[in-house]
Amino acid sequence: MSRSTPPVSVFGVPTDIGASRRGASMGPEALRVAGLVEAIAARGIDARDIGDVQGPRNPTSAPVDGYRHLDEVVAWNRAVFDMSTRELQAGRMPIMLGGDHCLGIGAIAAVAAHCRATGKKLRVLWLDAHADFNTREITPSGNIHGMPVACLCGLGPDVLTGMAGFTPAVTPDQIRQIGIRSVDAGEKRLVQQHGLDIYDMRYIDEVGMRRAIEEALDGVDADTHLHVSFDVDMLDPAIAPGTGTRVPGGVNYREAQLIMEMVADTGRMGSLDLVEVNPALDKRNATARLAVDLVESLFGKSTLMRD
Ligand code: Z70
Ligand code: MN
Ligand code: MN
Ligand code: MN
Repeated sequence: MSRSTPPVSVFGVPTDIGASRRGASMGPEALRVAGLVEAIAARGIDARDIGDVQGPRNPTSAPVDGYRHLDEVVAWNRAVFDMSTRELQAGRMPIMLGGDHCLGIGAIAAVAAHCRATGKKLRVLWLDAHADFNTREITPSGNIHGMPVACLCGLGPDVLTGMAGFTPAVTPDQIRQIGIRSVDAGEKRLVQQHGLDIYDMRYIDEVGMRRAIEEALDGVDADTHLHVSFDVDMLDPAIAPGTGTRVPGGVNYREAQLIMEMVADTGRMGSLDLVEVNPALDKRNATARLAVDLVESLFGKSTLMRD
């Protein structure tokens, strides 16, 4: 890395409150069992497991006014916001272990507020099969894990869009989405309207992962805080079966490693989400173990010495 990595605080968020399929609540423990914290520490980084945040149980109820479990989603995201804010203010890098991807709202709202307070530029790398840009009017499911990017961009209920203390927390020009291959009909129009920068699988196939990531990271400099929000369903289900919404044609092992290596090379990652690991659907914790393998690259592990 081109600068030394700050100390890291890993925390778990054991909930699947934003999904309709249960099991992502077991993600934090699966990632710990796969050796996540030890793997980061083995890179010579001060890595601490600060435990889990708490929140309400999953009532598995039907959507109300287009949102499933809105009150509970807000409660969990407030807890994430508070924990992320505390660690950022202490000069540490928060690593949020989900949990489902609705938790990206609290995590990224905290980072956006931190960037505003410290005068840093924010860049969000959203690694996902999905654009997560639904709203209550267009959602096919009511699941809020399909809405976090929209909420961060100011589209959604005030209790979520206002979490950073200002709205929108993030503007579309700060976001780059990688690996996208499942966008709902109404969502397609909305991402187009808002000018989201989406490197979908077709683009990656056409130009290659190297160029896609070079473009996605263009402009990241010493004044940039890079947030990586990694939904493991970006990966091809053949290598990452343990996730709730498997979409064929995903990012392969070598492409995923390259993403992580290129992010590490910037030396600017300031926060990370690892979400949607679902051990109930996994094969012998393969998805959590792969995530740990990729996180090692994200923290600078490489085959050969590099300068
Ligand atoms: C669909 C929806 C989804 C996972 C996001 C899927 C949402 N677009 N699923 N992440 N794992 O219901 O909004
Ligand atoms: Mn800072
Ligand atoms: Mn997602
Ligand atoms: Mn997804």
